Parts: sequence; C-alpha cells; structure tokens
Amino acid sequence: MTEQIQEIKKKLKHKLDKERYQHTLGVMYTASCLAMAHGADMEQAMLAGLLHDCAKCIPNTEKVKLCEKHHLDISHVERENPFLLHSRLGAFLAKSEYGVEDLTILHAIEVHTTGEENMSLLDKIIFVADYIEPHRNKAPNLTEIRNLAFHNLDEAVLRILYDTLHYLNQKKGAIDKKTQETYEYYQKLLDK
Ligand code: DGI
Ligand code: FE
Ligand code: FE
Repeated sequence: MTEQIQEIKKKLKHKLDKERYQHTLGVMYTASCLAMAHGADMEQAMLAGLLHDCAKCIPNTEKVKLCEKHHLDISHVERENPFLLHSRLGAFLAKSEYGVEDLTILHAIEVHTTGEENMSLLDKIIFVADYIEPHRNKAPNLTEIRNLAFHNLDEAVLRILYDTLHYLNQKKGAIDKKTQETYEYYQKLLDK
C-alpha cells in the first residue's frame, strides 16, 4: 500500500468513530476488488474509498457551517437533511485536509450518496462499494447485489437506487432531486 494511503488511514482513525472507520476500510478494499473486476485504477479506487466518508462524523450543524464558510452549494433537501452534505464536504476536505488533487477521486467522493447521471467508472465503483462492503448487513437483496456488482456494474447501480428509493419512500424520507434523476437515467440507459 502506498505511503499516502497509510498516512491518510492514520489521520482518519482520529476523525471517524470506530464503526465508520471499519466501514471506510471495507469500502476501500471492496473498491479495489471492483477496480480489478472492471479494469479501473486500483490506487484511485482505494483512495476514493478511504476518503468517501471523511466528513461523516462532523456534527450536522457544523457540516452546514463549513459548507457555508467554503461556499459549497446547499440544496433545500440538504438543508433539511444535513447528513447528505457529507459527500460534498468530504470531497472538499479530501482536497484541503488530505491533499488529494485528483479530480476523478474528488468527484467520486462528491457524488457517492445520491449518484449522478452518466457516472464515471470510478464514481460507480465507489457508489456500489459503499453499499456492498462486508460490514453492511441491513439492506435487502445484498447477496444478489454483491454478485451483480462484479458482473454488471450499471445493473448494480440501478438496483441500489431502486432499493434506496423504496426505503426512503417507506420511511417518508425527503428525496434529493439528484437521487431520483440518477435512478431515472440508469433506468433509461438499461431500458428497464
Ligand atoms: O455514508 P454512508 O452511510 O456510508 O452511505 P451514503 O453516503 O450512501 O448514505 C446512505 C444514506 O443516504 C441511506 O440511508 C440512504 C440515504 N440517501 C440516499 N439518497 C438520499 C438519501 N437520503 C435522503 N433523505 N434523500 C436522498 O435523496
Ligand atoms: Fe457516505
Ligand atoms: Fe459510506
């Protein structure tokens, strides 16, 4: 493993709670496996996986304040559900606090919660790795989605979005425009 990854790991351990740190390592390794399966750059996948939730444990009020301070956009749904900001703020911190300059990595971190239309290979790897890493055990259909992830990444993305929207509808969670748009884009792309 590169020195950069080792150093970031050390720093992150103090910024995340124990469970989030374990999840983060799970996403890092799962992302590297998906990169192997789909011919992506493993180092980029590991770095993006390692940092994707770097802003997750900042208190929600602080997330909003930090976004305002650094002029990061906050949508209506994000203001109501500030946990959603951890992805955009995470991309910002990955650059400013952890020294990552690679825009491909920063973008994958930025869109990891809602996804986005026409995602890059790395975006999709992080989006899927986040959902299937080994510590995750609550979502339905995980066995099937884990299998799909290594064979058809777009299908896995669509399935995750379908299940996430279903879950949010059930618990009456506000749906970010981007989550819905991503779902519709992949539904159309795969002709479903
Ligand atoms: O940060 P993690 O928990 O590892 O994972 P994540 O960043 O993908 O966040 C997962 C949560 O985000 C999950 O409970 C579903 C929720 N989510 C995804 N899209 C939306 C959403 N929540 C709301 N309220 N609105 C959305 O559009
Ligand atoms: Fe996250
Ligand atoms: Fe995560």
